[in-house]
Formats: sequence, C-alpha cells, structure tokens
Amino acid sequence: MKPNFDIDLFCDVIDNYGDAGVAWRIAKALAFERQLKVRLFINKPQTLSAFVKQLNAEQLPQLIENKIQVRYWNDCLSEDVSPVVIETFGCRLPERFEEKLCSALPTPLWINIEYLSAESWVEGCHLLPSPHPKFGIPKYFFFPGFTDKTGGVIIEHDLLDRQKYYSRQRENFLSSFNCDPSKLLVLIFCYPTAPLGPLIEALEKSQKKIQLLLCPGEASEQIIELLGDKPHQNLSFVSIPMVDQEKFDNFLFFSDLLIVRGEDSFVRAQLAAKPFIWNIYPQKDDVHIKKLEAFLNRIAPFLGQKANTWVKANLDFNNNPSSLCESLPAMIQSLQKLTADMLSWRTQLLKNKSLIDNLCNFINYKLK
Ligand code: TRH
Repeated sequence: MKPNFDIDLFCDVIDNYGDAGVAWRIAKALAFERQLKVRLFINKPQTLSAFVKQLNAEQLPQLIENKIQVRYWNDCLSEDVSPVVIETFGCRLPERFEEKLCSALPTPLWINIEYLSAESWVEGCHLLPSPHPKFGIPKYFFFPGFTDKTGGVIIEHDLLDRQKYYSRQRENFLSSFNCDPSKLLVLIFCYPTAPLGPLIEALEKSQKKIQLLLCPGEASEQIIELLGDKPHQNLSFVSIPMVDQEKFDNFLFFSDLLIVRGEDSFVRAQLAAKPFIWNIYPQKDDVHIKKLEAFLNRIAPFLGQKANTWVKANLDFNNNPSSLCESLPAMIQSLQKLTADMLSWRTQLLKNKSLIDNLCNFINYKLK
C-alpha cells in the first residue's frame, strides 16, 4: 500500500526558536521545491506557531499550505512509518517508534540532521552510518556545513529572485513597521546574556545615526531599559513584532548591520549578505568560542583586508566585551567594504549545493 507521506520529520524543541525554525525551513523546501509530502512531528507546536501564523498549536493535525502536515510528537506512535525518517539535531525518537521503524519492510531510510558547525571534523563524519544498538538498522548522520564535503546550508532555489523582488519594496516594508530607512538600521536578535551595555555604548560611539530594530525577547527589553537610563544622541529604536520567516528574512536583507544568534538567523544573515555579529549560543567550557573561531577562520580567506575589524568585533562580542567599544565602531566605519565582503562570501556559499539538494540526492541514492 502506497504510504501517505514521503518523509517523517521530527523536531524536539529544546529552547528558543531555532530547533523549530530549522525544521520548518527543511519541511518547506522538501515540500515546495521537491513536491514531497512531509509530516512534521513536533513536541512544542506553540513554538512553531510563533512564526507560522496559520498554525493553531491547539488543533493538530493541521495541513499547512496543503503540503506539510504538522502533528503532535506522540502521534507518531499511532502512525505507520514513512519511507524516509529524519531526526533534527539528534532529537532521538520515541522508543516504540524506533521499534516500528526498525521492523518496517522495506526498511525506511533513517537520517539525523546535526547542528551546523564550521569545524573541519564535520567533513569526516558527514553521511556516516551508525547502526542501531539493538536492531542494527543504520542511522545516517547528515552534517550541515560550509564546504562541498558537508551537507551545506539551506539555500532556497529562489533566494536571489526573492531578494531582488522584495528590494523594490524596502521603503514600504520598513515604514509599515515604523522603521526609518534613512538611518543606519541595526537589527538586534540576540541572547539576554549578550553584552548589551557594551553593545549600546559601542553603537553610540560610532557617531552614526542608528535606528535599532529590536526583535521580540528579553534582550530587547533590557536594551530598551538601557536606552532609557541616559540620553543617546545617535540611537533610536523600534520594536518589531514576531513575524513569519519570510518577513524575518526581509528584515535581515533590508538592515545594514545584523546582530544574530543561534543557527538559523546566523545562516540567514549570510544569505542576506549583510555584515553581522554572531551571538553564538553559549556552551560550557567555551566550546562555543571554538565553534566561533572555526567559522571566522573558514570565512576569513573570502573577505578583504578590512575584515579584521569584523573578526575582532565578533570575538569581542562573544568573548571580550570590554573591547567592543573599540572594535565595533571600527567595524561600522568599514561597513560598506564589509558588505562587499559578505557578498563574496555568499557567492561562495551559493557554489555549494543547498542542504536540501544534498539531502535529496542522498535519499534518492539510498532508495533507488
Ligand atoms: O532562537 P534561536 O536562539 O535558536 C537556537 C538555535 O536553534 C540553536 O541551534 C540552538 O542550539 C538553540 O536555539 C537552543 O536562534 P535561531 O537559530 O536564529 O532561530 C530563530 C528562528 O526564529 C529562525 O528560524 C528565525 C525565526 N524567527 C522568525 O521567523 N521570525 C521572527 O520574528 C524571529 C525573531 C525569528
């Protein structure tokens, strides 16, 4: 009997939005670029509904845009297994579903899409199988990355066309959110643990007329308090609401400097080809600093000589905030050159196949 769906995609939201954000971009690309029937099992659908406005987290199952069925995590226990099962970020499936998967015939293709890393060890692990300890069925580890020996990053086929189309609407889009396109727009989407005080002082010191576009969250609330503490001649702000991923991508593309975080907004800033500071998700024993340095070393050869201000500002933001008041203004002085650098980095990324193309090539190869 033909299965109702092609792919079962699993997302276990730990915290923040990125687990759901990445899973949703994967689901959309598989459904709309590849015409695959995708079923997304998620433990916290309310996180997804924050930026998938048509989703009612209280009333699942729901078919979104006639292509993606969103289910509660445990619904998988009462469903047959689709021919392809994809875990995101090593989320581990319910044991009873694993048993169904391992006993299904023909054996489904089982893939785990890992967290994105620029570290070189990723290339040696990409697409390696790991046999299930009890049933022996292989689970393939798919590693996103920044080289053609990895799974790449999610780049929609129509990315550049969409940016070109929307660029004509920049003024209207920004003013509809009370943003001032005549100012230097700095979008801020970072963690509350970020060095917000040094960030505000460094932006003020840059002597540019800046408008802060504050994405929803605790960090923005703290920034508004900091701005209220004393007058800032050069800074104004506007709070922007939680919007869908397409509008979020437009905010990134229409801003001049981006403070982004986690994994997905970090990638989307690169695809917007705008200078950015990456507030990497903090981890113990400074593991996140090693990841940051790996990325900075990866991108450096593609950037011009002014990029050292950008590298320094990224390191200071995450690891040495007292120096941010020097490095960030210096970086802002070279913003135009850095924007050209980010365009050449994006050109490099576009040379690698998109994660979805690499994923589907692997699926077709294994299922042929
Ligand atoms: O929310 P994040 O901090 O998520 C992070 C990452 O997933 C990281 O890998 C994980 O380890 C950590 O959580 C626990 O940042 P990120 O990855 O940028 O995800 C945010 C998502 O929210 C992204 O898909 C963009 C989306 N978004 C919107 O669609 N609209 C919005 O208005 C905003 C602010 C975000």
